[in-house]
Amino acid sequence: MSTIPTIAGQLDAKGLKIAIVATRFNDFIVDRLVGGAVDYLERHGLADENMLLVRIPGAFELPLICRKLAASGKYDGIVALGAVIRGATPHFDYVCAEASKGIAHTMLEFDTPIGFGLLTCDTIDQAIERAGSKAGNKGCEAAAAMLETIRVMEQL
Ligand code: INI
Repeated sequence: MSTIPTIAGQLDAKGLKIAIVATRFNDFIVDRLVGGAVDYLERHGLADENMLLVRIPGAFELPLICRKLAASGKYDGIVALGAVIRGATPHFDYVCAEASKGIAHTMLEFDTPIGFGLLTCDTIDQAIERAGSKAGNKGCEAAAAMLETIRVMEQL
């Protein structure tokens, strides 16, 4: 066993206030991500009354809404959920780039952990695989990463 002083996050969500932001676009996928995130947070001690679910149009709107929630100072963390699926035009690239950049900037601007649960897929099959089947549930993973980051931040 190493003797290196170590900080690690305990995965206890009790007492936290968490906002989940979820897109309506591709809701047949995103609803599965929301289910994964809520299930994870409930199983780690978060009461439903300490969660807020915000429904928004699409991934392009994620940064603005995450920023508004972070700026309110009311939430210990945010889970951003959505699914962008490549189409016939370059639209996909613009939406993915702005959503990911905006979310990353928001985290740094407000010191608020944001779980990045935005699927960026070439096909619908890839999205289905990541929304509770072959490749797990990325909503659950985003909630887990956010919780661990909150608990690490508290110790730094
Ligand atoms: N929004 C998504 O969340 N996923 C997509 O796959 C998508 N595609 O492919 O167009 C998408 N577009 C909408 C965009 O996020 C905005 O809501 C829209 O442009 C209005 O601002």
